[in-house]
Amino acid sequence: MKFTNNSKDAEKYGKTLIGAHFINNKDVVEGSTFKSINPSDNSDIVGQFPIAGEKEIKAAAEAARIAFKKWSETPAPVRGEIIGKFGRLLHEHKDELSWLVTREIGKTKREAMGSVQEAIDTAYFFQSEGRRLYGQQVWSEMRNKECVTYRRPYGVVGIITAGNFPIAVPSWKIIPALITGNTVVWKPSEDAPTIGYIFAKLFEEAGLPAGCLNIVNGLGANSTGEYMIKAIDKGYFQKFSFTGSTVVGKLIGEACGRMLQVPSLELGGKNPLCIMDDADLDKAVEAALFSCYGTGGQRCTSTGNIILHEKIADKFLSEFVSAAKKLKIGNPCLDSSVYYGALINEKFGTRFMEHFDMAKKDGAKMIIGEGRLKGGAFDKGFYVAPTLWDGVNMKMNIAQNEVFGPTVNIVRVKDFNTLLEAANAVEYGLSSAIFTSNPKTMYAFKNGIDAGMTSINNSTTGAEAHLPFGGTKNSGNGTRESGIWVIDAYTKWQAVNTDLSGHLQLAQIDAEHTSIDAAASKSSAASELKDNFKPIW
Ligand code: UN1
Repeated sequence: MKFTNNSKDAEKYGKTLIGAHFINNKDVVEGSTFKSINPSDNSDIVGQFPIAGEKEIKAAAEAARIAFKKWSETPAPVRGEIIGKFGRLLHEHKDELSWLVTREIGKTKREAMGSVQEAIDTAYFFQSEGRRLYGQQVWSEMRNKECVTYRRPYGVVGIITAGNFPIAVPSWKIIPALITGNTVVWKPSEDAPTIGYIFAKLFEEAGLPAGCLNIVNGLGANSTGEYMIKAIDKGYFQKFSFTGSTVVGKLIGEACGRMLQVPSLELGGKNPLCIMDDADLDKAVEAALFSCYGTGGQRCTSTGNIILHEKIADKFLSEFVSAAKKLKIGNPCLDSSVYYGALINEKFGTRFMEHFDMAKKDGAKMIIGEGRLKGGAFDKGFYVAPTLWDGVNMKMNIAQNEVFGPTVNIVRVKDFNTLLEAANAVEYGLSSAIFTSNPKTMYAFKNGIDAGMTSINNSTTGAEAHLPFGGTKNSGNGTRESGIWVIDAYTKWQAVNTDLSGHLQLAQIDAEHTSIDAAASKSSAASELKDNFKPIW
């Protein structure tokens, strides 16, 4: 790998990586470049990368297409061994990788460590899955005939990921795609190309053959991201997987629909955190703080609306606001005790600032929210204060629109039914949570909420590597990531029948050999039962 000296002011963070596209296990550098900047301190240049055009995408898809033949024929346990080795490399270098996550996208140390651990867990889970990937043996309707199902890989998978989970979410897609025998063309987020590049280099070191995982770098609109979507219509990919906005997800869904493909789409959320009057309030306050302000609210699973039972609303609010005011915001590279750092990029910053106008137009009442933080180290990035709006109802724009920053709305309700109604009154359905001590309320909530994930007495955030992750409504298209469920997203079923009878036995022909022995049908037990056991009670 190639490094250069950083700017003078930023030497303390480390060097700048001079990156490349990674096609067929070779670095490819061509054309104009972009820089990956540390969001917490804009003087730090983490990496410099080329921008891929249609030519590089074509070359990457071609490399993946050629590699597919050998890779898909490689026994799944052998593919699993490479994935296991990759997991061990992540584990050995967890500290450096976590540091890179903090430096490149501004996560706090404990969150960065957690997100690298998620990738490690995913690698270990799918190493073992290589020894399963079960098909089924199914009975035939006919004698001396065997029926078996096989999972088959699709071919080349196109992947676009977001910057907020630059190692965990790519691992959710790339690892299951590879274990099932597919090959990959991945466009990492322009906010995290350095992590993407190192991810691919570690896979190479783990023994992944050339062409199995290719990276094309660049920006989104009018750039590499857009060309990746155009490449769907050109037939470069047999499957597509995307994490990002609902708007872009729909464009990908349309393109895949034209090709009769089902993409994996993991999109936005406006997740409700509901608190009943019988909840453990201390725990609810702590969970709500992290759900709303952890990661600076830049998780698709972050809480958008806190729905409060009116009986405890004032008490909850006063405790929540006093805790929120104490949160430390700062540069996570220099202080590992900060609660969150700068927003990942300017775009999120602009959208965050715009939501103040939206909330004011809606008539919401701001309880806390200083907007952009200024002065000293704050001037080196886009730092914003935690924000809270009271007096919100579900018809307001701020109750409906995802902001992707540290802001949350308070919606007061009078009972469980109105709470559930408010929780369901959004176009999204990713995650959800309720705090209550009543098992009947827990039961009613998990049955009544329309969301892909539901926490009871826990945060709306926080996935596990072996549980299905994904949403309903505008949060996705029903596909799931993680655990055994994601395997369905990267494989298609093949049904195989083998006739060993020695003569032709056609299925769906009403022939004698499909029926049971005539002797069995001579029994009159059913009519004797009816005649002799007439109930008289
Ligand atoms: C995302 O924010 O795009 O469970 C997905 C969580 C995270 C979500 C990742 N792993 O909160």
